[in-house]
Amino acid sequence: MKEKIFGAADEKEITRAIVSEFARQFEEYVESDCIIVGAGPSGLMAGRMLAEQGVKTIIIERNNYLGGGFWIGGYLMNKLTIRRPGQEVLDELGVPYVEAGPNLFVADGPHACSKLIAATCDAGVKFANMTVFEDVVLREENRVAGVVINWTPVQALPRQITCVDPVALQTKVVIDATGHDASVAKKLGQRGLLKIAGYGGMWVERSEDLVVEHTGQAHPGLIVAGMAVSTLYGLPRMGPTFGAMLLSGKRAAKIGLQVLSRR
Ligand code: 48H
Repeated sequence: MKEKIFGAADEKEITRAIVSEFARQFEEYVESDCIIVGAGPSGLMAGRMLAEQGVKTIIIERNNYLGGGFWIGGYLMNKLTIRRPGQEVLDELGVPYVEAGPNLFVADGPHACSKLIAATCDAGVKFANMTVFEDVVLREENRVAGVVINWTPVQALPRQITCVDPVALQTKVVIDATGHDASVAKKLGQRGLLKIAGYGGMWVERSEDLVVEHTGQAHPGLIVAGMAVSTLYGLPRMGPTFGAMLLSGKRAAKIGLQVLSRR
């Protein structure tokens, strides 16, 4: 008889392996040090830096794919631009790029995005993809202490056929890296705990510095990173360039470590 290429493992074993490993990890991350909402460039960068420092971190992402807007550089063209000193992150990740000017660099979206995702996974970050952030867990003095989540398909279906309650994950610090939506900050806004200004018109040379400078704790237990910072504080948008997203993610991680060390 001809020798088989693959070892024996049938359907029931495959299903059991998926269910038990998913349940084991989900159970482990019901309690964590940091939950990041949004797997775009700022969220991935923050997660990578935190996990490298041994922080137990999970990223919640409503899409199946990770990377947010980092695959595409603007107008459906898959070239990413980065202004100095953002290219230092590309160097760290081993992403090739070309120089478009003394302070401007261009990389391939798929190459940069896949390397950032891989580096984040390698650092030890776990992901709950196809999972949508719905609400915050609040504790004394309205400190953010976790997130309320549901499956993306459940939320996408009409209410009358999906009356499915969400579940909650507890954590020590939440990072809102949901891009233009600023979904977590907006939830606090709905309760009168934050004022959401909405992002302003484009002005790249002002915007990128401001986004990095304003990255920080916006409310006890909540750090805001990336484009969500512009939405929260009414800063100008920067258009299709990503240096500020990467550096804002780094700063969010640094502030996250400070918040965690005080708890
Ligand atoms: C779960 C959610 C939810 C939710 C959103 O948009 P992103 O790439 O975010 P940033 O801030 O890391 O990068 C912004 C950049 O891509 C960009 O758009 C720029 C620079 N624009 C400038 C301009 O002028 O327009 O990623 C955010 C991620 C996405 O993957 C969303 O799917 C996810 O967050 N997300 N995940 N639950 N409620 N809301």
